[in-house]
Amino acid sequence: MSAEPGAGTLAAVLAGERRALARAMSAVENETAAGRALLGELQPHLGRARVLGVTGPPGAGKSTLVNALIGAWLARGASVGVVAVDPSSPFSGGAILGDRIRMGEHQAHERVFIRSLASRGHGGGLSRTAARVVDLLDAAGYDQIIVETVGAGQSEVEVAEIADTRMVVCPPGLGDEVQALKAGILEIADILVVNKADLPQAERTERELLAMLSLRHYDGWTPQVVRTVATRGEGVAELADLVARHGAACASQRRSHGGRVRRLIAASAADWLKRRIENLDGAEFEQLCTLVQRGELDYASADLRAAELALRAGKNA
Ligand SMILES: Nc1nc2c(ncn2[C@@H]2O[C@H](COP(=O)(O)OP(=O)(O)O)[C@@H](O)[C@H]2O)c(=O)[nH]1
Ligand SMILES: [Mg+2]
Repeated sequence: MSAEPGAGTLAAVLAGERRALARAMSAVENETAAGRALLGELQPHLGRARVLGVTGPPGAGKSTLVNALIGAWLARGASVGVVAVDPSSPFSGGAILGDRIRMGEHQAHERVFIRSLASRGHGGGLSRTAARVVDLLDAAGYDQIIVETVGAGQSEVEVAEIADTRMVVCPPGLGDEVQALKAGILEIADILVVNKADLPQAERTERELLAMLSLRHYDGWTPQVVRTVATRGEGVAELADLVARHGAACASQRRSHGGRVRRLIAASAADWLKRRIENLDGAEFEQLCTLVQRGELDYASADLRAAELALRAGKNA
């Protein structure tokens, strides 16, 4: 059998055929021409799924929580697709057998599809590949899609572009680390989960997070803090309710697929522009830098002029 999706693949994916879906995911991951063509054909069929991003430091219990959430959603009759972008995730099969059995509890369920992304070789970036795999799961009819990424640097910001609801999982007793998290992860959280609430420092961590949130002003949705014990399923039904509530509260702003397309185009255009500007080496750009350094031009005006230079360079390239 050919590894490439061919004619009939679109129909098979839309019908939710698992083998066709898995082959299509490989084609998309490998950025083949057939994969690209298929993604184009799918676009009019997207937008039903709700996408939840789950991020946080390694060991916080993300995969255990994802496993528990799958159970909660299955119990409510939903189908669930999972994209795991954490290379150390038990979903990616690197874990010992016992762990795999526990974490992959729902792997074989007919309403569950779990895909792990290899951490190497994504020309357009891992988040872009993840977004495309999300599109495939959406097209195949999965109601709820979860993207798990390890919270390391850029990845949690990237997942924000894909997800309708962003969940950050914090283990108890982070202390100073909470300060570090604040800058990146907390900025993008719709829901903060203090997992491992069976450990003594959970209450304190919850208080610290609440204190941090109280320092900010939020329009619309105010981030919520929830305590869970993922290993025992405690707090998980409440968490699933909260995800639904967030989805309903934000339905008008981020209508699933429309919002996703908007965020992904904005992010990839911003990447493109940034690369262009960084690679500008003409006298005009040097002059711009000098003007800013001398205090003769403010950043806002310089931004606009740099963007114009980059666009012109882009046209000539
Ligand atoms: N005590 C306790 N341990 C947990 C809880 N949730 C997960 N763990 C454990 O924490 C470890 C890391 O979990 P995992 O889900 O792989 O974390 P991830 O790296 O964030 O995906 C595993 O040994 C889990 O069994 C919890 O609520 N309480
Ligand atoms: Mg994990």
